[in-house]
This record gives sequence, C-alpha cells and structure tokens, in this order.
Amino acid sequence: MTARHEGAGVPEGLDGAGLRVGIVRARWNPEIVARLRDGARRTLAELGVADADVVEEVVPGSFELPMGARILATSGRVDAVICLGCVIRGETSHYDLVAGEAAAGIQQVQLRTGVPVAFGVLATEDEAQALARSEPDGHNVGADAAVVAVEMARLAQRHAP
Ligand code: DLZ
Repeated sequence: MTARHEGAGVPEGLDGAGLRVGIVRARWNPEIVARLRDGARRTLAELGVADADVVEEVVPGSFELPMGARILATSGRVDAVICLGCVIRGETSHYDLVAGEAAAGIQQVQLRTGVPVAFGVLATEDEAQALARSEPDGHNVGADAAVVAVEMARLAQRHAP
C-alpha cells in the first residue's frame, strides 16, 4: 500500500471488492482535506473498491459532516461512509466545539444507522501537524479512514441479520 498505516494497521487479506463507500468531505482547509481525500481514494482502490462504487459529497464544514454522513448512510446506497475534515486550533476560536461536535456526531450516526462511519477528521494545533498527517505517500489519516471503512463494512456484513 502507498500510505503508511499507523495505529491499527491493515488486517491481513482485507478486501473491499464489491463494497460501496461514501466519502463526505468538508470545504474548510481545502488543501489539507484534498490530501485526505486523495489518500482515501487511493487506499480504497488498493483494497479493491471500484471507482464506480464510491460516491463523494461535500459539506460546508466539519460541523456538517455528521449530517452529510447520515444522509449517505440512510440512502441505502453505501456500505460505509468516510468523513474527512480538518480543524486547526490556531486558526479557529471554535476549535473545541467544531472538532468535538464532528466527532460526537459521527459516532452517533454510525451507532444509530448501523452503517459504519470512519472518522477522518484532523484536529491539530497548527498547519504543520495537519500536513504531517495528510502526507501523499506517508502517514495519511484519510487513507487510515478508508481501511477502517472497509474493515467495519465487512464486519457488519459478516453479522448481518
Ligand atoms: C466556523 C468554522 C471554523 C471557525 N473553523 C473550521 C475549521 O477549522 N474546520 C472546519 O471544517 N470548519 C470550520 N468552521 C465551519 C463549521 O464547521 C461550520 O461549517 C459552520 O459553523 C456552519 O455550521
């Protein structure tokens, strides 16, 4: 895989073929979010998710990510959703509110809908940290979120009623 997957890593044999994945991304901090999006798309392709099975939507900011995720999750058109955004502490007085509500809302959406929603939102002190976590060929939180989406979608499928 192109990206370096830190933390949970990638389960052996993980295969996304046939899965339908939604990506919702925020318009704030567009350069960083574009890097997260590229990392997510590349990793989905590497895991075997077909381009045609990926649907992308854009929302104004990270605060709107849970609503965007809910719309896709309840559409019946996706097996998992990836949320991508970036909140930089030094650049927003609302840092804790925006980042906190995005995280809490995303968790709520996946628990309430039963559709896995991966958290690919950077909450950093400054732009340098955001760049370091969205590297094109290194650590990329969008790429990590893509692995999570595929892994959790497969888990949900294995235990579908
Ligand atoms: C308002 C705001 C601020 C100050 N900072 C960010 C940010 O760093 N990253 C981000 O994704 N969104 C930010 N927003 C926008 C909010 O997420 C939201 O779009 C607005 O408050 C409107 O609901």
